[in-house]
Amino acid sequence: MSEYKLPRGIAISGTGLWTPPEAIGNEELVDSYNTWAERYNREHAGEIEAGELAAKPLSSAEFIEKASGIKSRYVLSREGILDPDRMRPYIPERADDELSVQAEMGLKAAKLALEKANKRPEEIDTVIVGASYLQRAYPAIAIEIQHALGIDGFAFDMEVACSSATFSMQRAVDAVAAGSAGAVLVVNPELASPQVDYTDRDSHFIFGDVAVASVIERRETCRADSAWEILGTRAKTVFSSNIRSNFGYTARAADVDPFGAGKLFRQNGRKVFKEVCPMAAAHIEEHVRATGVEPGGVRRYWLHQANLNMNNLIIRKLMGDDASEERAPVVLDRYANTASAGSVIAFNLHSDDLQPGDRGVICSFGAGYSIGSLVVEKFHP
Ligand code: CO8
Repeated sequence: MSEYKLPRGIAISGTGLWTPPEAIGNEELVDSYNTWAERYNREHAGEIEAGELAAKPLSSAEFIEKASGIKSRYVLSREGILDPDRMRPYIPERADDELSVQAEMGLKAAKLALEKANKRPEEIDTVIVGASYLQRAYPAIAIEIQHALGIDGFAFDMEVACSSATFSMQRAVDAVAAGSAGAVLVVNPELASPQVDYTDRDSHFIFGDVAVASVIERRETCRADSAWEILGTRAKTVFSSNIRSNFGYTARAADVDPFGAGKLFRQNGRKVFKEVCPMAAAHIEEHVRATGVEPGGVRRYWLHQANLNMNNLIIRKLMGDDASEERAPVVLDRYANTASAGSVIAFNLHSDDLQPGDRGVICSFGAGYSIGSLVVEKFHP
């Protein structure tokens, strides 16, 4: 990999976190799934007995917490998800002249990020939306947010699944480094629940909805109380089919059901766990060393929030000991896996206590496979 030396003097001056008001705990999610599964098994008893259909296995809240660390998740709309007659959220369509759902979520996080960065929308040149799913192809959600904030400049959407947030922050850093923008607003509205198959026992518990945003600008223009200089960015992708979402617009031309078998999120979780942990640990270690410190010299790791055991393993590989909450804060217990937003949520909620000169790493890993990291150091502008 060619080494890219980032010019000094680019900073994250603020982040924003918007959390949906509704949440679903493991017990109630499992109750609704098990009601659905038992009914399915009753209705298909004959075919199941004849070996023509597999019985739906039951889920367990105890398994979910032990295997993943997830206790609860925030969702945009819980009612439909918990209804055994529906098993998916209900998010009504909006008219073209109304703000779209994803833009609305993103806008809430964006306003909080601008406030924290002490920046006015007219000081922003570029808006980048990065998310695992986009609710439409065009006009870009980013352009809708740009319009809602009255920003004069350009905006675009991008998708890199679990690394959409870190990769979009890196594109912002590149734009500031190249001089094509002075200040960039990065928005990551992760609306994951519509792509979850709530009738799939192995994945019904994994995801939650959230929106995060960040402002990236030159160090000398920062007016926030505190900010984070970006010492380096690093991105890596390696093709894998172990996490897939095959839902797409060509389904219509292929004469297949766009929501049919295998079209929603699915993964081989065990393989992902085994393959991604060593990749992520090696990536972080190399990146941290390239910025001139050893992994032990980093005060905080804001890691991707997919699985607690995964994060513990990565920290053990990096540091030789178990992850303490102080070293690698956990938010997935409350938020579950929020696709690309997890590491930014952890950064937003667990960075105020660090001191100027303290270093940290924001790192995502997952589908693609993709890994994205930013090494940052706190300062007072
Ligand atoms: N209840 C009870 N038992 C269960 C359940 C359940 N809900 N689910 C599985 N089991 C059973 C299995 O069937 C299996 O039974 P058996 O041994 O009889 O075959 C047993 O429990 C063990 O199953 P697993 O081997 O699958 O269990 P694991 O310990 O591996 O845990 C996890 C499963 C939690 C999925 C774990 O493998 C994991 O977290 N892996 C990493 C996954 C990961 O990081 N994925 C990345 C996700 S993708 C992403 O972050 C962004 C994608 C884009 C966003 C998408 C938005 C929708």
